[in-house]
Amino acid sequence: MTLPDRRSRLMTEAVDVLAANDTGRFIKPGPRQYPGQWNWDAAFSVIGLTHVDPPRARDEIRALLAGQWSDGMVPHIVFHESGVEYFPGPEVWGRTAAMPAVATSGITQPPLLATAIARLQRHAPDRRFLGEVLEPIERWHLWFHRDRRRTGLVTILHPWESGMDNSPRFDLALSTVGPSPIAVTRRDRVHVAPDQRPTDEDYEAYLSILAGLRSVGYRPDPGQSPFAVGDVFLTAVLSRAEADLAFLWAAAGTSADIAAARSDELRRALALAWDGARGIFCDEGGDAVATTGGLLPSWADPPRYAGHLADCLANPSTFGPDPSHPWYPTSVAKDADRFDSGCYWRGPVWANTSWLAVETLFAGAQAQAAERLMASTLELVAANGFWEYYDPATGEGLGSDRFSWTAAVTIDFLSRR
Ligand code: 2M8
Repeated sequence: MTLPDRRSRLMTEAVDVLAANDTGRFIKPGPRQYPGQWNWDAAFSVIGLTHVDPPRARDEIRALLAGQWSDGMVPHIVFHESGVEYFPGPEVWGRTAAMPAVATSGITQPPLLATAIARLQRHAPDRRFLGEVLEPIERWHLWFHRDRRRTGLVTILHPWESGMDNSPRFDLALSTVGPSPIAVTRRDRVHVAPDQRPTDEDYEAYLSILAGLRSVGYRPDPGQSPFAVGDVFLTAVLSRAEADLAFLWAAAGTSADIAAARSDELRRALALAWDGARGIFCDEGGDAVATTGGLLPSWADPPRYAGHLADCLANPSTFGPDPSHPWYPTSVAKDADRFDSGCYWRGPVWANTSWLAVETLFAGAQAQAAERLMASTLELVAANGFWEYYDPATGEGLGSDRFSWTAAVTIDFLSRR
């Protein structure tokens, strides 16, 4: 098969994955493992759909925003359907006065949505749609600043808010969490092998934190949360999203200065969290282990950090490829003692973080490194299928198969040339 044929087949397959995970109302992250609408997964779906079906991308955004709370938070899961096979489901999260009619979780996730909408707007402008969504996005961003900026960085109150759930960044903070009053059911291991998922101890802590937050309507006073980490990665996603929101407000004909100023403020907070000696951004209250969570805040300021990112992605002992781990970037540096090539956010390669790295590299004038990573990611997917994450040693697909954000990233990469 010629290269153009291979690329066109991969494109068709990627579009099919998104279509198969489309319930009509929202797109599931994967066919079985995640039966709700997840927040940053939806943003990635939009990034892919932008190239193939902008109206469907707009509906995906509307569906996510239907879950917005009255205080502005857009939750990490919107449970559009009842009776879902997922733990913790709506009955565990419970209801609060701020929750909309549709059931949702009580926490949030990396706010990539404005960035996805900015890409959609550049590709398929629609001012009327901006009139629908900009105000809700503004309210979400303001909620982060009001409720979660206890210090310069954005504080997360649950590892699930980071999007990188069992990353070793959170090991120490989790170790002090007490037992869970909620009985834990491991539905996540029905379709995925246990060694590819978080441990029982992790889940005990996740549910214990959930119970603590639930008991105060998910709005604890500062200092009262069972878990609180100033998250450099989420802060960077918000900083970039604020800049993208500023672009969107300007496209809608409104002054964009305030969102742009908020973006700068977050960038300054990130500069203070930069540890030049280690070459990573350090969370407040997290473990200083080298992970993509500590590397990818370069996303907030590519001109300043993309050169360093390119160096790390070429370093065979940390995040770059080596003869025994040809696929990269690993989610944890290979020379870190907690690196595990098969376990979730503790070592495997993820297409969504590769997308963030590629974008950062292009924006920071590191085109060669960006092209290399894009080609490697496409090769990994073409050879193994659209998995949730991949073993960097073998390329074996792990977690959920037919995964939406892997398909969406593939569509975006293939649409570039
Ligand atoms: C994973 O997280 C969920 C909890 O939110 C889970 O393990 O059940 C994470 O990879 C997260 O980043 C992602 O958004 C979610 C759905 O793909 O799955």
